Amino acid sequence: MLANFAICELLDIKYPIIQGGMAWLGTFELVSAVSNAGGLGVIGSGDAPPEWLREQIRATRERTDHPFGVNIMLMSPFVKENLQVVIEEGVKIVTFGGGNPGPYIPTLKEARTKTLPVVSSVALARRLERVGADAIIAEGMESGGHIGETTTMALVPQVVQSVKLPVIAAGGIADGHGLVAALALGAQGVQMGTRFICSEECIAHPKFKEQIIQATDRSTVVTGESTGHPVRCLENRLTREFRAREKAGVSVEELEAFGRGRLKLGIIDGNVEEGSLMAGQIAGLIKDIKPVKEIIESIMTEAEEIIKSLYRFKTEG
Ligand code: TUI
Repeated sequence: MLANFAICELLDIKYPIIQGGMAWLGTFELVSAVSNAGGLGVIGSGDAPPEWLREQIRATRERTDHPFGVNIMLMSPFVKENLQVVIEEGVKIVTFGGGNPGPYIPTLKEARTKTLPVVSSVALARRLERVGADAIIAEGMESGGHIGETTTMALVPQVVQSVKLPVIAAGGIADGHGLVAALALGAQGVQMGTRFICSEECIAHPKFKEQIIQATDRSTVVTGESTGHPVRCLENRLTREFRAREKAGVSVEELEAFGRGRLKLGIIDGNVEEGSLMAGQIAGLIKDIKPVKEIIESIMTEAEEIIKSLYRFKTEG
């Protein structure tokens, strides 16, 4: 049995697997399932208002006694209000994405809430270690949604080398091979999003789940590079039209207006051509929809077998 992960001790969880705090999909159904299965479920507050977040926290608590977290998306108009809810409700773990959470970390520390920022660069990881983050999630550009520019393979060891904090690898991980690779790069655990979308508990529209299952290694594209907010999605009519507009030199304001409201349309309403289907490059590896517990346990079993099999490279003496 794999054991002794620093991140499991820090977060009081059984397995070193964190669920990405996905907007619209990190709801109590998925979050409580991940936490009950021994990982860390994370409510994805996205750009949802504080009342929604409070309801989700309470609904999660009704379904699990295990630790869970809240993701604060830093481009949301409700960052301050949502952090207030986190503190009022006594949530013990917060992950951050989409920006620099430095200014918010001291207040959370005072409230004894652990902070795990998602970073796509060494510079930000270093800065957040200095202001008191508890662990760093290093997310490569293989990920779905808003991304940086460095791959997981290159980013994770550089972050590991640059900070003393435990590092969690994210981006391009969906099975035991990915977990073992992350550990080999010096990470203490993994964060996964796309794999958990294809779980029975995730409320994503069945058509979106099916698109992930049908995906190949080349099914995702990055749009929005010209707006300064690159986003990885499954390619569809929306991404093609978005790219055509970018190529034609349409203004950032117009592009943002064109993209507004598209995420829910795609992943909840199931409009798989006109909606935004944020998913990572590992989508091509995912071939089934399973209960969360099976996803997590099969990753741990597979990782253990891989680690054992790697001993065949060991020489005598
Ligand atoms: O944030 C993510 N993934 C996301 S955010 C998102 S946006 C969204 N849109 C509509 C509704 C709801 C949500 C979709 N996916 N991942 C973490 C992440 N953070 N990746 C990259 C970064 C990042 C990028 C730039 C972090 C910091 C940063 O710069 C900060 C600085 O000032 O240095």
